Amino acid sequence: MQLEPGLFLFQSRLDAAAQRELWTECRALADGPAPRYPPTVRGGRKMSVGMLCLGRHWNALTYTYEERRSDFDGVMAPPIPERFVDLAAAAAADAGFVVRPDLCIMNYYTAESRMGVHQDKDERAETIAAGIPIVSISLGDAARFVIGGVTRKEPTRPLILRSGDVLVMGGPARLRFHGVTRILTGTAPHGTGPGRINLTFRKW
Ligand SMILES: O=C(O)CCC(=O)C(=O)O
Repeated sequence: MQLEPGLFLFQSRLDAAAQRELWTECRALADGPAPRYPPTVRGGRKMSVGMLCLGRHWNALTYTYEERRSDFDGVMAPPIPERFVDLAAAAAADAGFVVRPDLCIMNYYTAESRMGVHQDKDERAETIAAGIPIVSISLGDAARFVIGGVTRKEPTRPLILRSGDVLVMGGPARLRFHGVTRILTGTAPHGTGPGRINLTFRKW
């Protein structure tokens, strides 16, 4: 359902079996030849999430996308499984957007992980100007997600994102500030967790 212009939340879009299957696939990728790792951002701070980029790598030092993980181990970003792209494209379509994402950032959250409030603005200028959406799939433990306006000074509102929920931020919502303030431990459905995996699908 549309919460605000361009901002859609599809609760429980993935059923329990689909959540378990996706969780297992994500874990296999995160423990694979290009493992997840805690990125170090500009200024030297280590992020509290474990990250794995698929399709294209987000360099945490330059805030740009590249083929190889040059800020970490130089390994090529693994491709995004087509099935993952299909899930994201279908959710975007139900929100009225036509997009086939070409990259995905997978973040693994433990009980202590957080994501500071930020804008997703490192994609190509044309993509952002066209309002091509970010599609976010949540798995495992629920999270307290906050979303604000398109400027940092606007207030944020909390949304609880649960396993199987899909959030779409496009059009006028594409550049809204957002972050994760808390992980609700012990809420992961059977066969997912512990912890939370979030997949954000983007068009470069
Ligand atoms: O984990 C989430 O729900 C949000 C992730 C996020 O903000 C990002 O990957 O840019």
